[in-house]
Amino acid sequence: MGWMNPRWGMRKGQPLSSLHVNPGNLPRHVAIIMDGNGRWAHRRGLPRVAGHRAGMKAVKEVTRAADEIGIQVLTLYAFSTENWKRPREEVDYLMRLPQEFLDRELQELDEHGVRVRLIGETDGLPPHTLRAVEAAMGRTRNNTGLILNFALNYGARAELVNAVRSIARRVKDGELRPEDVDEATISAALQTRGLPDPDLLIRTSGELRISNFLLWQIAYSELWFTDVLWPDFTREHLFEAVRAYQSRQRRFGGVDSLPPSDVHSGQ
Ligand code: V07
Repeated sequence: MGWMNPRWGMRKGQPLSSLHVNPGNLPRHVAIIMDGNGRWAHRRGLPRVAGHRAGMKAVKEVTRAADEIGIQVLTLYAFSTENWKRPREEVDYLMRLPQEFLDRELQELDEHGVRVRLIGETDGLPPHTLRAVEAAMGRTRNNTGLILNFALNYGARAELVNAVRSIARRVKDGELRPEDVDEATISAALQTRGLPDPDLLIRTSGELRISNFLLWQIAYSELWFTDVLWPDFTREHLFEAVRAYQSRQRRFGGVDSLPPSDVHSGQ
């Protein structure tokens, strides 16, 4: 069990290494672009799929760590709408990972009260992939702990297109007046409806891009980029990012740093 790692010792049930994460100033929602799996494998002379497999271990460790420090929502970018362009064999392999992960981890996640959720175009997923994730969502629906939100076949622009279409339809049907469309209308039309926006977005592997991940939702997120490849990303790296978030909040936490959405100027 990662959080019982004796290297760090324990105090009041908490590993010493997470003590410097301030429990009062946590990001509620952390989103992660899990990049660098292929590069990790290449550096070891292994096939890309070996990197994806190693990446699953990091998913497990980071989920446990997020739960342990009390993060409310963890959104993980597992498969983008652009990833279909990869070789057929790699895509087939990736599409078996959700089931494999859940077969191994769902029991423990459920026991910890974790709720599994999904964002992305579910229609495009192979039936066996969708079945596994839907079963996990059903089983954990009434849990009240960490929300573990997987982005699968997700693209932010496609999500916004669907949101605009659903709003346009409500306007056309006379349910909604154009002048009543506001930020809350759009937030509620996205697949992340009901979730807080990410406070912290992490991207691994040194790329400094958003790559069509949550575009609307990250308007005011703190961004944390690291050169660490995703399979090498540990609980300590998560805590490092959270501590950086907390120190930024301390330095810029004055009234002036309140995002306009908190002021609701209406403009
Ligand atoms: C995938 C491992 C992590 C690194 C990124 C690419 C490879 C976990 C899941 C998953 C998805 C849904 C779910 C449960 C687990 C996953 C894909 C790829 C496609 F409900 N890891 N992981 N899905 N990788």
